[in-house]
Order: sequence, then structure tokens, then C-alpha cells
Amino acid sequence: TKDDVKGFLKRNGFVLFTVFAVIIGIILGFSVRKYHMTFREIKYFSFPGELLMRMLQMLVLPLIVSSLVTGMAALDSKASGKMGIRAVVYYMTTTVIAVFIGIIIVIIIHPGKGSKEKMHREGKIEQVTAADAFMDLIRNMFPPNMVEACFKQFKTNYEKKQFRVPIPENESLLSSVANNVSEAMETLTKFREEIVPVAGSVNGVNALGLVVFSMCFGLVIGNMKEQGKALKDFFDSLNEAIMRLVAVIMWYAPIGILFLIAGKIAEMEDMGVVGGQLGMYTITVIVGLLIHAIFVLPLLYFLVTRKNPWVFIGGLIQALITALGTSSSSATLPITFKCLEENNGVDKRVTRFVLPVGATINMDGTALYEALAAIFIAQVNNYDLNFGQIITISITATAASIGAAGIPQAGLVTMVIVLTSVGLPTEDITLIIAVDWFLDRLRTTTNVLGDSLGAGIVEHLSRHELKRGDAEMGNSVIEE
Ligand code: DAS
Repeated sequence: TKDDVKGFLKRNGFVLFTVFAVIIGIILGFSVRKYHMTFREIKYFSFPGELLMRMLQMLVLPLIVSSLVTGMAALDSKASGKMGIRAVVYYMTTTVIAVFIGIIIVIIIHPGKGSKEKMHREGKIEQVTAADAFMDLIRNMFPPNMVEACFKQFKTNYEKKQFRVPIPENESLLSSVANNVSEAMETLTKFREEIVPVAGSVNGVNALGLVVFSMCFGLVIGNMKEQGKALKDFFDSLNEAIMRLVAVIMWYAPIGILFLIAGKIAEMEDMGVVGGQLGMYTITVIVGLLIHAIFVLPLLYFLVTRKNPWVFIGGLIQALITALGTSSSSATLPITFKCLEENNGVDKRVTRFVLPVGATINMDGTALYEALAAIFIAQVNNYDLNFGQIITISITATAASIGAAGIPQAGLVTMVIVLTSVGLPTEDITLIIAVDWFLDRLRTTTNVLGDSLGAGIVEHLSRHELKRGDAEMGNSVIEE
């Protein structure tokens, strides 16, 4: 009836608006392609989208700090310890499953077949070992200067120049990306400058360091009882203020997403280029991500909570679309918070605690992609991986996904670690750059989905501690 429709629109109007924006974005993007806009014109065209990115990123830093501090302060140390272990177990389990799916699917579909010559080469560039990268990750957990961690683009301890990537010599695949190679090189150069010096960083900021510090700080404040109250109130109200800003930005989000998508479609290469192995590779990644996102994660959620995963996922639509539009799980974080707390009613003590950590280290989609892409590159090079090497790939892909920042295409860069670990040519990353912008969006969406379902699962597993906390604290933290 009419009232039903009205009620439905009232409840879901905003989500529909967002979905609508995506559709319009796609149509608009394709219809302006015929004008062959210049780089500058595309910049103008997608400006509203760029603004959205900046607004979201602006909030990420205070959001991570305030939510983690208040989240930790709201729990006693035993409860937070248990919750932390559950979250980490969830992160690791799902990441390992994702890697596993990536490996199986790329071996079955074998998208890299068809190249004849044996292409295995010694890496000509100095390589970053997994140990270097791992040490960097740990190093970045402990920023020597918190102020600097917030403001300064921090660098890793290995030299940037080690990432110099020569034009690939791999003729077989090169022909399929011929038109893209010079552009790809340009993009990669940009990567080198912009995101290589990053392990767990957001927007040039050492997010991982902030996460660790804020957690410790919150824990201490929580233990200080009366003495810590002033700080707790401060961060509580800071968090509330930030969330109100998020609510404002959410109104702008559909417009921003519309132009982000339209702009990207306007500038992308003609799809005709994506033939052969690269096309098969794209399909393989999509299949892998779909299996993980549509089958594995919802099933896991159902098995643990016995609740309908699709209802839960339905509440996340805006976050998922934002991930698709921005290619950044960090930039999506504010929206993820809103969706989980407001649509799905997940306890704030859980979201504040697990979401910032999840957005920084838990990346199922990235892990799946890194393992899959590395094996694809091996296939293209006719390089037979033995069992030990496949295990090495799965371990380094997991590490590389933890180390990847929640920013666009970070996963492509941390793949250097995976390739190096089994002696594959790092310059072959250029082979898959042409389609990475697209696959990045899909894996980011998977990442955000993984973090969100994780929050639901951790909440369910921690329900007893949460109830006990309610009883002890008279629920003061929850009802602000
Ligand atoms: N796009 C990243 C994210 O934000 C990660 C990646 O590049 O894989 O989740």
C-alpha cells in the first residue's frame, strides 16, 4: 500500500539515494567518455569526489584516536584483553582463508597460461625482503614522537630508490597492455613517491603507531578510575563531536561518490585493451573476492552468531558503496562506524575498539589479491612454484596485507614483498597495473565487509563481558 511504500522510503531513502548516485555516476562516466577529456578537465570534473575524499580523510585521525581511547577506557583490562584476542583470531582466520581461496582459484583457473618463453629472471633491482618489511611494521607501531606521527609523512627505513621498476621485458603480456605501459610506469612512479614509504599509514600519517598508542593510553585511563575521568570525558565528547561531523558529511557522500565513479570511468583506458591473460586475471580476482565476500564471510557470521548475515550486510550498504567509490578502507572508516552503530546497533564499546584496528590491519581482499597476483605473475613467467614457495607466498601475502595502508592501491605496492620472497621479478607488477584501479575498489569493499562482520562477530562473542560491564558501570558509557 501507499503507507508501506512511504515507510519503506523513509527508512531506506538515504540508502536508495546512495545506490542511485552510483548508477548515475556510471552512466555519466560512460556518457562523457566520448569527449576524451584531458587530464586537467577530468580533475575539474571529478572535483566534488576529491572533496569527499578529503573530508573523510580529515576525520580519520581524530576518529581513530578518540574511538580507541574511549573504547579501551570503557572496558576493564580483562574484558578488553579477551575482546582483543577474539578480534585478532578473527582477523587472522579470515585473512588466511582469503589467501587460501586466492591460491586455489588462481591455480584452478590458471589465468597466466599461454606465454611460451621461459621468463624467469634474476631481479635486477635491489629487493625488499619480508624481514625488512616486517621490522618496519613493528617499528612503526612505536613512533618515537607522537606529534610527528600525526603530522609528518614518515618514511620506512629502507631506501625509496630500491623500488625502481624498469619497463617489463615480458613480451607476451606486454602486448596486451601495450597502450598502458607508459601510463602504468607513470602511475608506479607516482606510487613510489607517494605511498611506498608506508606501512600501516593513512594519508601520510602513521596510523598503526597511533592505534597502538591510543589503545595503551585508553587502557591506562580506564584503570585510573576517578583520576582518569577528565581525560575520559574529553575523548568521549571529542568522539561524539567527530561522529556528528560524520553525519553531516554523509549527506554529501552520495554526490562525492557519484563524481568519484564518473571521473574514474571517464579517464579509464578502453576496456578493449584488457584482453587475454589480463582479462582472465581480472575475472579470477573477481571470482575469488566474490567467494570470500558472498559465501565465506557471511557463512562465518552465521555460524558464530546464528543471525541472518544478509540483514547485517544490508545495514552496511553505504559503507560498502563508499569503499567502492573511494578505494580506501581508512577513508571509509567514518561511514563504517555510522552504519554499524546506527543501522546494525553494534555496541559502541566494540566498534570503537575493533574498527580502527581492523581498518588498519585486517584486509582480507588485499591478502587474497596479493597471493593470487603473485601466482599469476609466476604463471605468466612459466615459473613453476613448488609447495614450499606457495606456503611462502601465503605467509608473505598475509604480512603484506597487514602492512598495506588503507589507501588506494597500497596493496599493489606491498606486493613487492611477496614477489621478492619467491624470487619473482618485481617489475612485473607493471603488468597488472592497468586493471588495478578497478580490482582495488573490489578488494577494498571486501576489506570493509570483513572488518564490519568482524565487529558483529566479536560483539556476539563478547556479550557476557559487555553485560557485566553494563552492570558495573550503570551503562554510563553507552548512553551519551
Ligand atoms: N585499497 C586498500 C584499502 O583501503 C588496500 C589495497 O590497496 O589493497 O583497503
